Amino acid sequence: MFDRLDDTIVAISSAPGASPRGIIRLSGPDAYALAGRVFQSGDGSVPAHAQARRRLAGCVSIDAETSVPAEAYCFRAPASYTRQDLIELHTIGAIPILALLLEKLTALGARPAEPGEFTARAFFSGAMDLTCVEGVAAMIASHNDAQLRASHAMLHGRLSRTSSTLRAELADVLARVEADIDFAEEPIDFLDLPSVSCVVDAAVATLSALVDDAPSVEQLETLPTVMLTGLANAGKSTLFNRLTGMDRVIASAVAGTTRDIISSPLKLADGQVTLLDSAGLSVSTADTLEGRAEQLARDRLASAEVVVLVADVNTPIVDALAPFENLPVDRPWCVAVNKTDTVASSDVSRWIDGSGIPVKAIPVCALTGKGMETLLAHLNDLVFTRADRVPTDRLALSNRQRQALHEALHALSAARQWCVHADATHAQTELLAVHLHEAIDALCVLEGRLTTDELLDRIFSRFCIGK
Ligand SMILES: Nc1nc2c(ncn2[C@@H]2O[C@H](COP(=O)(O)OP(=O)(O)O)[C@@H](O)[C@H]2O)c(=O)[nH]1
Ligand SMILES: [Mg+2]
Repeated sequence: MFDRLDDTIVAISSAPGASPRGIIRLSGPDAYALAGRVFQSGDGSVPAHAQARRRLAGCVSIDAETSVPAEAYCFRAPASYTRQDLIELHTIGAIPILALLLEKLTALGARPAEPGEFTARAFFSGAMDLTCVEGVAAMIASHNDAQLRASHAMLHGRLSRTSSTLRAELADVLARVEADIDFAEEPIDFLDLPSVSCVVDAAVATLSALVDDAPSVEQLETLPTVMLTGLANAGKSTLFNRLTGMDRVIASAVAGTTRDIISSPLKLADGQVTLLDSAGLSVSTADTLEGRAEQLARDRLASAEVVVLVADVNTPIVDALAPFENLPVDRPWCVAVNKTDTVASSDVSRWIDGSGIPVKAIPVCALTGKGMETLLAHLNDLVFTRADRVPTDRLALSNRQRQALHEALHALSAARQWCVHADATHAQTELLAVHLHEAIDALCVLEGRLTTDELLDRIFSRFCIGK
């Protein structure tokens, strides 16, 4: 992958689809010359003469007659994302304009960039290490604030700083250990065991705290789930379709119409969730097709993060609650009081007041969409303001990073054991050197100083074109 790092690449780097601003990015030795062929600045200055970190206002020409307003953002090597000459042309985010510009620049000699190739250039030029690359990938994939903050911390090198500081300290100890081995015959004693123990202990403590505290990036990237549940015919599927704006689920007056678990992404104010619809629950679960659908729904209910009990306002609350031996008290939940179009509003109030449930009950009408805004706002509060969900500013770790940290910890624990049991014969000192080498190598893998093509493939495959 990424065979060439020294040619000039180009890509549309704004998000797909129409938007007020679209971005074409060029990186490489001919970036300025090529940009100058399509961009004219208002004051007659040419990108090739622009100094670092300049913004030129002007236009880009689409064809002989047409030009549209544009700005050129100029970054000179090495003070750029890729450490190469890099220029971004910002113009109207219309797909045909961006596609034409891309075509023109490619015809002039720029190579269309592969997914993640700009970030790969940043990595191979040493501008960022592998943990920061993973931070960029996580940021692109983030769906909500918690993920964004976790990826931000990673992108800005919190993990790499910790790792490289530890690596430097361990390398220093290793140098002394190796001197002790090399000059075993000399009277000088290079190895001060208490100070070695001290560095190793501190490294073990730092790494253990990291591994124990950090939430998983992969887990953060899975969307929180909100599940609709309740008696058959309460209007779950109608509500699902209404909330997601789709006609995914067959809603019908025949009880038991929904048998599988249906899911769809749902956008709330502070991020996305997965909304789930399932079979209705009843008091007894027989071993029938309906019974199995119900069991599936119960199993899924156990792991949903937020639960919405959909209740028909014509059904007494005791009946609506009857199928639940254990209401999801361990999780946030609320009640959507549905079919409010079929009764007077005083009856809705009476239903809610008389229900005695300890959570919020929101009157809705899935058929007409009444009450949806209140329900959506409350779901947002339930999902995104949970203290245990938002990992404040804690660092999140990818599985790969966690594995590298575990390997470093394993080697350091062995080094620590060596220190405890050392009788300081030189043969054993070599063993200590091996453990320290292993720990340093694991940290090198973490930072991407030691990589394989397969590992890079895996990481860069998460990127899209233009990043
Ligand atoms: N009048 C009225 N009928 C509704 C409302 N929501 C759902 N229904 C009807 O109730 C029946 C059962 O709905 P459905 O969504 O399939 O219920 P589910 O079994 O809980 O998924 C259907 O005939 C729907 O049209 C509502 O707000 N008002
Ligand atoms: Mg249904």
